[in-house]
Amino acid sequence: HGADTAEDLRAHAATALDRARRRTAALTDIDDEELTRQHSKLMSPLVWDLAHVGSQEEIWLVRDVGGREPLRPDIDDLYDAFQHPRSDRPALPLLGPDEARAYVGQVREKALDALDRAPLEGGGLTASGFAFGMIAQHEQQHDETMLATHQLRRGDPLLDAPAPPGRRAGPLPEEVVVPAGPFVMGTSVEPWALDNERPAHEVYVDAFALDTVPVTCERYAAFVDAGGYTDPRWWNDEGWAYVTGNGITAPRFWYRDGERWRRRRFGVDEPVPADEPVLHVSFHEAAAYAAWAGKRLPTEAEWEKAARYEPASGRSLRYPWGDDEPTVDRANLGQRHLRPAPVGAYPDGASPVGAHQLIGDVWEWTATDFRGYPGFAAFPYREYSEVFFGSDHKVLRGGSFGTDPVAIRGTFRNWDFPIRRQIFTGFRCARDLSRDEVV
Ligand code: AVJ
Ligand code: FE
Repeated sequence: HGADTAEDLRAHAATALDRARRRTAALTDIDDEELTRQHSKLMSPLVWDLAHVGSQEEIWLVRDVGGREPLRPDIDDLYDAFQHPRSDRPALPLLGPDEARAYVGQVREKALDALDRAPLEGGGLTASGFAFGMIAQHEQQHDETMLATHQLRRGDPLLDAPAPPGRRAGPLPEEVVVPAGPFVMGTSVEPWALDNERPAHEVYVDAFALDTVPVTCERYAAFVDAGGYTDPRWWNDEGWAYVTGNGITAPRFWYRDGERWRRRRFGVDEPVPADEPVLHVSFHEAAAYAAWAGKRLPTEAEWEKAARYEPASGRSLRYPWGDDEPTVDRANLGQRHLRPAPVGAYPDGASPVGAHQLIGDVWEWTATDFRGYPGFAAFPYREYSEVFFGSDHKVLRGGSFGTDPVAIRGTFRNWDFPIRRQIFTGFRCARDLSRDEVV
C-alpha cells in the first residue's frame, strides 16, 4: 500500500466492504424463522449477527471516523457482545429481519459517505483506511461465524457451492524441516493488521519438523478406530475430563455407519472424505491425536515461521507463497467452496520451506496461549483482543474455507477456547528433530 494514492485506498476499502455485504446477504437470505431461531446455544440467532455488524459499523465508521450523528444509539447495548452472552441473545428485543436489513443498509450508506470524505492519511483510525478495513474484516468474521451457525442448523440444505479442486500436487514428503534460527514474527507495516498481530519482533525458533499438510480424515479416523478417545494416555487431565464428561467419541458432525464414518455438512449427509483435512475438532482432540502419533502441536511461532520465513532472503513473507494477495489457485478461502479441499490441492500456495495449505481450508490449532506480542498496544479498543489474553484461549492460524481473504494473512491470529469445535478447525503436527536430523 505504500505507493497507493488516497483514491486507491478508498476503492480498496469500498470493495472490501461491498464483498462483505454480499456475503452477509447470501447468509441471511433465508426465512424469517430460520433467521430468528437459535440453532445452537453456542451461537447467536443470525439476525443478531446481522444487526451487530451494522451496529459496529455505525459506531466506528459513522460516528467515530465520520463524526456523524448516531442513527440508533438506543440499540448499542443490545448488540454489544460483552453485555449479553450468545445463549441470552434470542430473548432480547432484537430488530426483526426487515428492520435489521434496513438498518444495515442505512448505516452502509452513511459509512460510504464517510469514506468519500475521509482524508485516508495521517495516523490513528484514518491511516490507510484502517477503520474501514477493520470493519470489513469484522463483518467477514461474523460471516464465518454465521456460516458455522448454518453448519449447526438442522434441516434441508440452504447453502450450495461448487466442489473444491482435487489434488494437483505430486507426491509430497510427510514432513518439512524448518532450520533453526531467528525470524521476524508479526508485522508493523501490514496496513490492515489488527492490534494483536503487531508489532514485528524477532523470535528464535529451534529446528523442527512440521507435517507438510493438515492431518486428514483418514488418518484421524485411524486414531478414533484405534481407541484413541478411550485411552487416557493421549489426553491431558482437562482434555480427558472434556471427552469423558461430554461423551465425545469422534469429531463433531461425524457418525458411524457400520464400519464407516459419515458426516453431516450444511444439511448434506455424506461419507467422511479420506483425503480432506479433518474438520470440527477441539484443541484437546488435536493434541491427543498428536500424542498418539508420537508428535505434538506446533507452537504459534513455529507455525508462522513455516508459513512466512524465506530462507534464501531471511525475510518474512506476507503469505506462504509470497507478498501477493490470495488467488483461487493459492488457497481455499472466501466460502467459494463449502468444505476443505483434499490435501495437495494447492501446490501454488506452498511456503518456501515446502508446507502446503497453511492458508485456507481449515483453521489450525497451535500449542500457544493467546497473549500480546512484546510491545503490544491495544487498538482501537481493549475489547478487540486484549481482554482475551491469557491461558483460557489457544491461538488458531491460517483461516478456513469460510474465511474471506481480507480477514486472513500470514500474521493473522485467531483464538478460541480449547473445547470449541463448531468452528472450522483442523490441525497439523510438529516434532522436535533428533540430533542427527538437525540441520
Ligand atoms: C477473532 C473470531 C475470535 O468472533 O469472537 C467478532 C472476532 N470480534 N466481533 C470473535 C470478532 C468481535 C472474534 N474472533
Ligand atoms: Fe463482533
